[in-house]
Amino acid sequence: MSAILVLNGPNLNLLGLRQPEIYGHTTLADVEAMCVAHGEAHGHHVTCRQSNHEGALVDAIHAARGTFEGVLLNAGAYTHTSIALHDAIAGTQMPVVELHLSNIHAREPFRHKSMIAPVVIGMICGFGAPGYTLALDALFGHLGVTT
Ligand code: CA2
Repeated sequence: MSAILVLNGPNLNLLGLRQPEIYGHTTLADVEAMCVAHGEAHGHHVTCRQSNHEGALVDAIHAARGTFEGVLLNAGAYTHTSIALHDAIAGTQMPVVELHLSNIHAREPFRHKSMIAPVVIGMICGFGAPGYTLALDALFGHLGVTT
């Protein structure tokens, strides 16, 4: 059994409550329940956290080392701005899969650049909430813990 951290960043607590035309009708609680259930179905323990604060996300990545084998990260808007998250991932060398609900490359130019892309295993975007299970499967595969 592997322990996986699903970490969601700023404003993702609003999922399903605002802008459903972009982010869908699924709430963050729904996404988290889906991730826990998907982990259980594959024999893994998934823990979910969300923060609107950059430093708290950095702390969560630091704390993940030694507790979790891998991290699924939707860093929200910090994806596009945060050298601190880039450095946290590089510094801890945690295996991280980057996830976005929307296709960031089909949106405004400022969303096309990801500061964390160079230090993650890979990135999944554009598939809405089901992308979280795709990303978990990618992480299980990377960790060699597929069932
Ligand atoms: O597509 C994604 O998952 C994003 O990471 C979502 C971020 C956005 O800044 C990234 O460019 C792409 C925004 C999350 C905000 O989520 C909301 C959900 C409902 C209502 C308002 C915001």
